Amino acid sequence: MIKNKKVALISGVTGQDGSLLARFLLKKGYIVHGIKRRSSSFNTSRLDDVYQDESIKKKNFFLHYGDVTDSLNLLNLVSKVQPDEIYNLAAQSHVKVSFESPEYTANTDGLGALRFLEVIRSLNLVNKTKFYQASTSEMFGNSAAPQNEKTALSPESPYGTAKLYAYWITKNYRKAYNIFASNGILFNHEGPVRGETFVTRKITMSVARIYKGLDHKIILGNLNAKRDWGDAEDFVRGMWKILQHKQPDDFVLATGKSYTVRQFVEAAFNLIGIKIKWIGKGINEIGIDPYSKKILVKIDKKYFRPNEVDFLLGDYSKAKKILKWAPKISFNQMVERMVLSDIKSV
Ligand code: NAP
Ligand code: G4F
Repeated sequence: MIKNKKVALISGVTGQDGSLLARFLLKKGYIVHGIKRRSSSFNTSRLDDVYQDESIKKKNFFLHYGDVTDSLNLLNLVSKVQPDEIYNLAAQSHVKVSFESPEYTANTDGLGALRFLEVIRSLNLVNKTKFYQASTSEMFGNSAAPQNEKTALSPESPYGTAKLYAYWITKNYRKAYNIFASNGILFNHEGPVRGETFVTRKITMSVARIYKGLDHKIILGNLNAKRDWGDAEDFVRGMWKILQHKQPDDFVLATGKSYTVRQFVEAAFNLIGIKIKWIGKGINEIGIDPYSKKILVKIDKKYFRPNEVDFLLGDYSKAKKILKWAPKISFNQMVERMVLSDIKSV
């Protein structure tokens, strides 16, 4: 007997996590529907190879235009697709940008989750459709590390505050309407398809360009912020595990190790044989190549944020115990994967 395939709907499918999750679910035998925004330029580069694979495209992978700020669009899509699982990954996900576009960020990142939950409720899909909300370690703000599911939430940005609303509305709907709605509280996760304006990818792309002689230096902001950086492929596996658990719940996914932006820079340059030496302080600090004496890193205050989250370090013991989830890819392996991929592509 042929088993019915599970159907997943992913918002934010064109992003880093959405594209990796789509691949992961297709490998697991799902039928995957993704929501992509209309854009004046192509925005499916992370998925083009999957989409152009005729054997997959015809049967298992479908893209639909849509936007999580558009309730009717979500209602129509969910009604048509009848998903077993919805992964709400769509977001204006850049923390610094959220200070410049706070209302749009609130609408997308906060109310987007509410719109999906209301659609599940109003279409009577409560017993069919599970809901995953992409919550974030940004919600912890500067609460003491290590942070876990019991740590106080105290966001420092419009992004973190919008995500806090989505986190709570997911919990509210779980309790009030018995919807299988879970939060993954994910610490930073990166990889070769990470957006180019996040600090890790910005660094690995610049290192690759410097290595190839196409650039001279990187200009960064706060070098002292600490992040718990994992590899995105480990984290999408965790998202799926959260929805396969027998009951809805909230889980931190992290690596349990934290590094400064400065250490990320050092690790990336190390891979091209440069041991960065730091000279000076604050805004005047520079990173040089001790052999050539060339300045490779400079600071510009335009990359600082009105509020900063100084120290994120996740305690993922709940996910480890209950979901049997643990990251497999180390910090150094992840940096290497990113630098090598960028060297190849530049
Ligand atoms: P990303 O690369 O920035 O992708 C965001 C996705 O959301 C893109 O597909 C984007 O479309 C889409 N999007 C933005 N606004 C939308 C709207 N109004 N309607 C529909 N789609 C919209 O982010 P990511 O790193 O993959 O992260 C995925 C999710 O996890 C996000 O919700 C993020 O906030 C959250 N998160 C990420 C991390 C992390 O470290 N990566 C950690 C914790 C939580 P375009 O391609 O057209 O821009
Ligand atoms: O790479 P970032 O922009 O990531 P941030 O702010 O930690 O947010 C990411 O992780 C969150 C999970 O904790 C996600 F929810 C969110 O969607 C996003 O994926 O910045 C990391 C750190 C910050 O402290 C920032 O101030 O790097 C510092 N930084 C220093 N120079 C810089 C730069 N950040 C960016 N983007 N660009 C710089 O030039």
